[in-house]
Amino acid sequence: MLATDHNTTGITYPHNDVTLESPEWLATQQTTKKKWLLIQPKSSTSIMVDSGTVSMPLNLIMVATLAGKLFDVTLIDERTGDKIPEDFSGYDVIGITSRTLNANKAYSIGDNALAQNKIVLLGGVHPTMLLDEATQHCTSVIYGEIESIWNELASDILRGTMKSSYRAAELLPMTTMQRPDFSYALNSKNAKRYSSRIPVLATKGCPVGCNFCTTPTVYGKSFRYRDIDLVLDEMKYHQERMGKKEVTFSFMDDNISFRPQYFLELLEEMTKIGVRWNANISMNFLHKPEVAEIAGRSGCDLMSIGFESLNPDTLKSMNKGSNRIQNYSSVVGNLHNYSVAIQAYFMFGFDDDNEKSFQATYDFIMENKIEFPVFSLVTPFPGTPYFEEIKPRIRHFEWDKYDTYHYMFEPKNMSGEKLLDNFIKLQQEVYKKKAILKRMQGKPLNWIWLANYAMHNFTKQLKPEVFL
Ligand code: B12
Ligand code: SF4
Repeated sequence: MLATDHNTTGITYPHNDVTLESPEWLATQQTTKKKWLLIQPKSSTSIMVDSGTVSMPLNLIMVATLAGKLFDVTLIDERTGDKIPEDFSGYDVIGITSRTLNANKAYSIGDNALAQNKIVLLGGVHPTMLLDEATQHCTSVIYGEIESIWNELASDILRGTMKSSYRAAELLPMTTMQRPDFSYALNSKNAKRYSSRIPVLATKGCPVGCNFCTTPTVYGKSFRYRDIDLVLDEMKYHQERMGKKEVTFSFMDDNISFRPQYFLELLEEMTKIGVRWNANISMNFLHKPEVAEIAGRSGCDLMSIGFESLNPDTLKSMNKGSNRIQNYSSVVGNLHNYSVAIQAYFMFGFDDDNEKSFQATYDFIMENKIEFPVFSLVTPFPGTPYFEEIKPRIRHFEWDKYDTYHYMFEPKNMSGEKLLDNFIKLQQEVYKKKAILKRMQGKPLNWIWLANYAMHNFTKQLKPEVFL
């Protein structure tokens, strides 16, 4: 096992003792437990997101796990069909999570709860990025993860002395992360709408520094990871709970392979327990066949890789140093050799993109038989360097449309019309029945085939207006 050097920034260890003024002590001074309602809102512009089955909200599960030690916590998820109450009289604290695409919804819930004199907490990437905007709709904004500010936040809630925002001076090492208590999601009445893939977290952060990504802004250059034993214990717990070995996990990590030694050790240990898994990954060392071999052997059935672009100028402009176009085919070939399917992300609409970029992407996908290509339009998310760069040219600031499926600005080398026409054509070509058969020939009959046919039906209906 690796030594427990978990934090490339500084380390402050928390004190969990029940000392005077600690949240644990303050909680004992209360006559009744305060009641929390945690809310996962559904986005209102869901072209493809938030539909079908959705993954269990690990973010709020983590919040509930911590808060549940001192408070009565209820978690509701609007994506699964849970209704968000209008009347919050049964609760003291309303906690809402928000990304940009559901920020308006989160804000209106926050406004309603504030009007009822509740303590309103807003967390998640959008409030973190736009503190000033978010503070208008809540009592307090939580910047980044809850774990690193928990003692201060919990004490203030118990004392009734809230600050407008909570931001950690230093990030705590992930060894202090508690095992998520999934009962908050699994016991909900609409739990059947959750995907059977169980979210799990081994690492946090990604120092690659792509200019369009929020992670480097929130977590800087830090890359933290949990003890491998803790990750495995969590997996074994789910195996026991479900009474079978072959449980499928979905890593929620920003970039699980950033530190190769940790990643390979984790996979080696996972080979011993017989789970299945998938993850988001950057391709920094996926061109090495031994990495693909251990990924396959440890049960990886799908790797989600941000290829982003086949245009070297575009890659350079986004600062994605981990991507080398000359390695793309070997990355795919290696993974295929070990029966790992690929969900490949591609983005369009950058200034260096031109009409040839679409053809090059089509050729790459077809030649390399990529199982599950996903296309999006580049979206400058608030708080990123890219947002600041493109801001004067952004067509609108309607957060509902910041879902990577809307046209945000006119690129330099193409009109908006050409961009959308080519964007649609590429998707329709790649998801034609003939193209699906060519890409998927010989692959096991599983959900990826179904996803392809769903995409076939979906892409047939695409029109430029959908993206406006
Ligand atoms: C895994 C992941 C996914 C997964 C799972 C998503 C899910 N259902 O949770 C999948 C692949 C499905 C996915 C889909 C999408 N994703 Co995504 N995803 C991530 C990723 C890498 C990790 C999220 C995660 O679960 N982290 C682990 C949890 C434990 O940490 P956390 O979310 O940060 O939560 C902590 C804190 O934020 C805080 N907190 C959060 N909420 C609250 C609430 C309260 C009250 C409190 C007190 C604290 C608190 O405490 C939590 C515990 O520590 C993030 C990057 C990131 N680091 O945020 C991108 C990210 C969230 N995704 C992003 C995008 C764009 C998308 C898609 C639109 C992509 C697409 N084209 O389909 C969709 C949208 C889906 C949706 N409906 O929201 C963007 C969002 C940018 C933005 N400003 O909104 C991110 C930030 C990546 C980026 N490009 O910068 N995603
Ligand atoms: S490699 Fe992925 S997680 Fe890391 S900065 Fe780039 S987009 Fe963000």
